[in-house]
Amino acid sequence: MTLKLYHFPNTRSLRVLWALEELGLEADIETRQMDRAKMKAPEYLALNPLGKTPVMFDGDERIVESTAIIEYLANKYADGRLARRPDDSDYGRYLQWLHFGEAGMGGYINMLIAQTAILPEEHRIPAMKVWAEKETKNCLDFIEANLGDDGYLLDEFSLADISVIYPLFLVKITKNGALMGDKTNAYFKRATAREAWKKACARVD
Ligand SMILES: N[C@@H](CCC(=O)N[C@@H](CS)C(=O)NCC(=O)O)C(=O)O
Repeated sequence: MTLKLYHFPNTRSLRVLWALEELGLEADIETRQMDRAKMKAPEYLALNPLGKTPVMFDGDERIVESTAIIEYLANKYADGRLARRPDDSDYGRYLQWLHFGEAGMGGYINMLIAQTAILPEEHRIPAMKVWAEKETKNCLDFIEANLGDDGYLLDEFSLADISVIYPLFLVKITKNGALMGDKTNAYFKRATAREAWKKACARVD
């Protein structure tokens, strides 16, 4: 196994780093600072033609899409730990949350971040901000309604949490945390108290 991850702090490569830590897998981690211009330059495009993060290599095999990468790691190198199999009773919910964190929620979160943090004020569109907040809140309410007073999305911590916690992290760091319900806030605190999350976040250079 020769895993190489290009990690950009605070971006979706955090999901991959977190999964590597949780699963106890070794990888060569090259940390770079987020710089959109450099990510669209030939040197980085040769690594990831999308000019996005994350990208991971397993030998000659290149994989993009953070939630696909974490499932690949668990199933290929960790005997399916933190994943679920078709005959598990929570397999459907596992897949739902694993995909919801990115496919269901990622686009709205990106829009919210663009309209509240990334775009210069003069490029923001008030109607888009309202729409992004409304759709993000809809996603957050769905999470809130499915959480108990303790524990995780499934009976035990899983890749589904690694997927869903990342957009919650974005909601928090862009100061949109008021959109999150009490159970979701407690869930976020619980998950980010894990040693593996802390180690992944500490990797900044
Ligand atoms: N669905 C992709 C999204 C990748 C993505 O959009 N990454 C962001 C950072 S979190 C990025 O690279 N942005 C740079 C850009 O769009 O220029 C995944 O989950 O890997």
